[in-house]
Amino acid sequence: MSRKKITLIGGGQIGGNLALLAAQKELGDVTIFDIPNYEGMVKGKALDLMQLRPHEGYDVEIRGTCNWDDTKETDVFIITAGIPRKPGMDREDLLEINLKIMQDVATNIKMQAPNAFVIVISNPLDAMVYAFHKISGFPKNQVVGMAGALDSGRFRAFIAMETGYSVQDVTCMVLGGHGDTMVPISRLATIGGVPISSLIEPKRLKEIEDRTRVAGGEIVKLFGNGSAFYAPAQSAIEMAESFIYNKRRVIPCASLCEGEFGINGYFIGVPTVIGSNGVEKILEFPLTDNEKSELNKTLKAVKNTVKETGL
Ligand code: A3D
Repeated sequence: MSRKKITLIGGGQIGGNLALLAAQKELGDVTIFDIPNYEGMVKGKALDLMQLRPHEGYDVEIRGTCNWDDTKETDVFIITAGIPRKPGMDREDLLEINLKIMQDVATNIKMQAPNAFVIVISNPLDAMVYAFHKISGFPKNQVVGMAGALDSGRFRAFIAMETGYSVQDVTCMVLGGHGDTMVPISRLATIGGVPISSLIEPKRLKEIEDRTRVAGGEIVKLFGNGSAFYAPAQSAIEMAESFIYNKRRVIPCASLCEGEFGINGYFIGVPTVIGSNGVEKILEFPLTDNEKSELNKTLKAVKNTVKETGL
């Protein structure tokens, strides 16, 4: 059986970690693509990862390139091309620069591998995945944004840190846009099946929800230059893995809604089944009135950013 081809567009902080994780999990051969100014960096990262092979024992090939022709026959693209936030910036402040980059990236991906599954990570996420979809004209099942996986993971991490119970047993989801208006659905959060409401006081739970909403910014402030990369990379790898191995995992992702949750024509975080056909289904469920109004708020924020793309 031939190996899958995974191409990472952007070989920076997240891109480098994506390459490491994809190789360690032997998801397929990995190509790290960046602009010509960073040819040496991506070639160097690829060579370093090839030299990690004897220690880790993975047999996949890792290459660095700045030539779009090397991305032909890619099965899965993960896009991190663009600039990250600096302290004091909103994700929306990245729009102008990252939109130009997405124009270039989407046009080239369409030429090189029109059947590939594409996971977008670049911010502002909900607008960037929308832009990729519009520019490439790819069918909706081939395009998805990574955000809910990370935001839900952060919520899980904070709940585990609060209670001291295993993070493995914490389940919860965060829906909506990848910004401060995201919607942690605490009502459905459990630890080993026990509702979170029986384990954490409402006031404390509210503080954890609020921390989740600004968790990316907390890291941006600590770093002083750039944004989170370990957890974002792993979150996207889980999505790629579900596609490659047809696992049909249910992961909150920015998927194109066409009526689901009353949303039409926008990519926003909803529970999504990812299998070998890409985005196979969005799983709808009844929301409370409060959750509905929160989702409307986050949708409004997403619509505003999408409007600014002019697409
Ligand atoms: P960084 O380390 O700067 O890497 C970005 C890379 O993109 C750089 O190496 C650039 O040279 C490269 N690049 C720029 N233009 C192009 C182009 N036209 N083609 C190919 N590559 C290009 O950033 P990072 O890896 O820390 O973050 C990447 C993006 O992910 C940023 O926009 C972040 O805001 C975003 N991000 C999203 C999340 C989500 O949860 C959605 C989390 C963390 C970061």
